[in-house]
Amino acid sequence: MAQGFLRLDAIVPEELNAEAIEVLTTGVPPVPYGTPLAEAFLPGTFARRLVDLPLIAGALESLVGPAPTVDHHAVHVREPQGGTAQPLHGDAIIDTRADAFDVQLMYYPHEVTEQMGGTLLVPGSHLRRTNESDTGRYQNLLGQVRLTCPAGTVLLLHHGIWHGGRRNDSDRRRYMFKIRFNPTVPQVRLWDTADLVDPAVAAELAVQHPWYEHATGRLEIYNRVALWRALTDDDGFDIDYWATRVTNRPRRTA
Ligand SMILES: O=C(O)CCC(=O)C(=O)O
Repeated sequence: MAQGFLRLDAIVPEELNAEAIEVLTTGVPPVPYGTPLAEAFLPGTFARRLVDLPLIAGALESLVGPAPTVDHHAVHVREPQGGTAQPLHGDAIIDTRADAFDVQLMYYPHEVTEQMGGTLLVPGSHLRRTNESDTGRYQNLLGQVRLTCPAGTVLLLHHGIWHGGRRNDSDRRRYMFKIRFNPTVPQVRLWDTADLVDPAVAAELAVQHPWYEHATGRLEIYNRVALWRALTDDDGFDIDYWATRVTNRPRRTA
């Protein structure tokens, strides 16, 4: 919630990683926007075996629920000695939903070294609600993550996260397969909520990232509270009164 992404290192088995390079080079057949997952990737296909891996399937179900639709998918290739980096961006237009989110899966079938650039991610940027490459002028932000990872790593990201493919200065093509999932059920308590009242949860929701600067980061705490209220169906949840204050609609007349 506070980071905007979940990193699962080396969770895809080596056989699938080895197969991936050929599959991604050939291309994964496109699907119409909003195709149910079960129809988008037929049993036995590479993409289906990927999303059916228990850790991935479980994490997806916790985030978007059962039977999501595939918004779209794409193979992203950064060519060797590619020469340029992508500007920092969010993947779509400004998205004002405070009670729902899409999940983007990014899968790296081979090791990504520093020389290969990696994907730049800005932790805690997902709820700032910018429009596509509005953030393109930012070159480096405090606390940014430049993803280097072992083969078979998967990221699951909130759709709003600011990211960009860094320049590939190596002699190897860098592959990444991205799938965007839309939920089809309310995203309320879809995960194991046994520790919901643990103080560590509220502490995590109050985390400040270095690029916020302390005072402006309050907006992100508020944004998280708003989403957390929706995800837990608890309109009373708050941190430091931020949401209570701005949702107050006084009615007392005497
Ligand atoms: O190539 C990358 O590392 C990221 C590319 C990407 O996510 C995009 O083009 O939106």
